[in-house]
Amino acid sequence: MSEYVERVYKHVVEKNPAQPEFHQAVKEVLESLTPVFERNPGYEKQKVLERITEPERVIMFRVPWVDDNGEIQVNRGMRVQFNSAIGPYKGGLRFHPSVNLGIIKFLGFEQIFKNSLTGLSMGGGKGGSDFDPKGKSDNEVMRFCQSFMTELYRHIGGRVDVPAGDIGVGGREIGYLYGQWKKITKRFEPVLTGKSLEYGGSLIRPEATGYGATYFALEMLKTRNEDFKDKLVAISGSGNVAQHATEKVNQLGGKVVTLSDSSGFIFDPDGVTGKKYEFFIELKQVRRGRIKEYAEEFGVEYYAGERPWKVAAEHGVKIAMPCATQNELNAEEAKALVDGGLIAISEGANMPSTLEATEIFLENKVLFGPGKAANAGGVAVSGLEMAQNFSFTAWDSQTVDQKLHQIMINIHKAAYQAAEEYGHPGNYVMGANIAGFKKVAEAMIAQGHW
Ligand code: NDP
Ligand code: 2IT
Repeated sequence: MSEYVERVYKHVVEKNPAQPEFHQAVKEVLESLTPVFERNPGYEKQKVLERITEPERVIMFRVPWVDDNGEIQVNRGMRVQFNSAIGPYKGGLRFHPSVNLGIIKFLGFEQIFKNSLTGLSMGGGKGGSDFDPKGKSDNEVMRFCQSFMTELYRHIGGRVDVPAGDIGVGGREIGYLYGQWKKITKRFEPVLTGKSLEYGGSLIRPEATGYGATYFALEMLKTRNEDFKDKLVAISGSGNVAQHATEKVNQLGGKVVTLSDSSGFIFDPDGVTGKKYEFFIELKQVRRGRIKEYAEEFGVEYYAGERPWKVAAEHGVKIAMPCATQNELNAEEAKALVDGGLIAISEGANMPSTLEATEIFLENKVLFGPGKAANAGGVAVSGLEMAQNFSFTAWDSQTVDQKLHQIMINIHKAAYQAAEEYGHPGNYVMGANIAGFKKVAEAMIAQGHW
């Protein structure tokens, strides 16, 4: 770290106590940017780092709602409007009991650079609540969403701030949120993305993050004349991102041998394909069941309370795609995967690898696609959803998928080239951070001191 970068990082830690995930995200980005500051001393004078690590605005609010027993429940809602230098704030909403300000800030900070990498005009934001949709009835989820939006509506808009899904927020939640927004404002505009097709959603948006992370992995593999064919792939999670990553890996000839949820993971040596894939999708999308049932149905191994990486490593998995949550892959697991012969990791989740794990992958020349590049396909197609809404049109799925694929190719190229240009060839962490940062920094400087 240069003196400037170190000073800003220290200041961020002191100023934002008890936000370890935010510190972690800032540290990774700032370390990567050291060579940029050496070449462009003007950025320091403009206090770009001091400004970019401070959200433009944080909104926090009470979300009271009534459960099915008639009891009043109170949750906390928040939206971090981090940076609007290159477009309206854009980023998902997370509903999970672990949500706190530090987590939403780490996600919002990552989103600034991710959105920049897509090449579309989107600033960075993130929001959510400590509400847990798991085990709640549809009516409870609806009442919560209505209450959440009754406060949030005044802060968002199609050209202001456009939330979308994330953990615990899918098509059902977006529908209830959108219904309340429209009831209050009586407007049609892309104030949310990830909508259903009937009221302005885009084809391929549900698939976009998982497909995109797989396209990104393929681009990395191509640099070593490799592909997915007949390779074992370990995926974690079993939600939106994991489901569509599994689908795309299957299409490209890979074999997905693990899937997980917060209770444990399954190991299927023959791959989650055909009827087994259909069962998995029905289990998670329709019945909202647990991954354990997959093991019971097909007689494969289930490991309660564990994460998939060590068992994946023992079986010589070549590609890992963590698609569940932050810090779900630690140094010990990274070491095991490297020793087992891993060649690539594409992060479908946000910051799933700890800083120590990332270091191990980079030192061992594993192709490492960091979340802000590898999972940018989701927000990219959100941007395409907004474009379709603003022009009152709908593109067919082939058109959207082609655009998504091209965006992922472009992101890979931008990260690859920035890494080379700054003297760290093959380091996609540095490449993605540098390429994402430069556009935002230039936009901030051009717009004066704000
Ligand atoms: P979902 O809610 O659809 O699925 C989340 C999955 O991860 C579930 O299987 C869940 O298990 C598991 N999970 C969540 N929290 C934990 C935890 N603390 N420990 C273990 N497992 C956990 O979310 P998504 O698939 O949309 O999101 C997954 C990741 O991808 C997140 O990091 C998100 O930020 C990121 N992402 C999502 C995008 C999108 O478009 N949806 C875009 C870019 C990134 P369980 O059901 O037991 O909770
Ligand atoms: O982390 C992410 O990029 C998302 N959850 C998707 C955000 C979006 O606006 O589609």
